[in-house]
Amino acid sequence: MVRDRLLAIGDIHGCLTALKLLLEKVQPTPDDLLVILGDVISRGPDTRGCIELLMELQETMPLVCLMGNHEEYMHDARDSDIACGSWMYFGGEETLLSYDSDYAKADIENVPDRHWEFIESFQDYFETDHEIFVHGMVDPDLPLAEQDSTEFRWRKFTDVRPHLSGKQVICGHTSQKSGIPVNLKHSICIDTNACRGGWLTCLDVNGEVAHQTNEDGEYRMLDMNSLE
Ligand SMILES: [Mn+2]
Repeated sequence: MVRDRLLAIGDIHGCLTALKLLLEKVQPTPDDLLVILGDVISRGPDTRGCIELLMELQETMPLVCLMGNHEEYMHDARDSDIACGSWMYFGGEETLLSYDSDYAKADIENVPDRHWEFIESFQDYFETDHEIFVHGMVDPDLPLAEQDSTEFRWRKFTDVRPHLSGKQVICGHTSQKSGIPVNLKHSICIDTNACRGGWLTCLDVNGEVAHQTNEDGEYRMLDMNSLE
């Protein structure tokens, strides 16, 4: 299959304004492939809206969603009161308020089954011939199939070395307070802190540009080669 663009969007964290604007600017088509790097939920104002929008988008184009540590929290909270209690401190509260803005009625039971099905379909990682997409990071010295899957959601973008496969690793999770992606060539981090006054990033992998939007409705484009 000949694909137009290979696109990746970093940690959305409920930032629906930024996500909508980003999709307007990038205009993904059925000939592109879009990878969502996880942490779609929590912290920002509209998790429910972001999930709805991605579910709609998946009907129209190839969309791969990866599991972030926040989706893992939410998943665990469904089956355990203790996990749900701690999730409230880590973004669960904002997530549930997006399903019912009445604080007294906020309850994990308000999340509809089709949203659970969508979130539970998120993958640990996604590979192409030349790239590995993952939420957190990978152990550079182990093949993906031999790694503990918690690494994919929790490992930070620190002391980064090339993966032994030789593939480029594209990830989110480690928020860049600068609002600018980190481009080490062999590895790229595009969590640019959308939910805390930063930017939401869509990387055009082969075009080597990053499209960015924020919750204030601003847009800019960065040349990835200028970020070395
Ligand atoms: Mn994360």
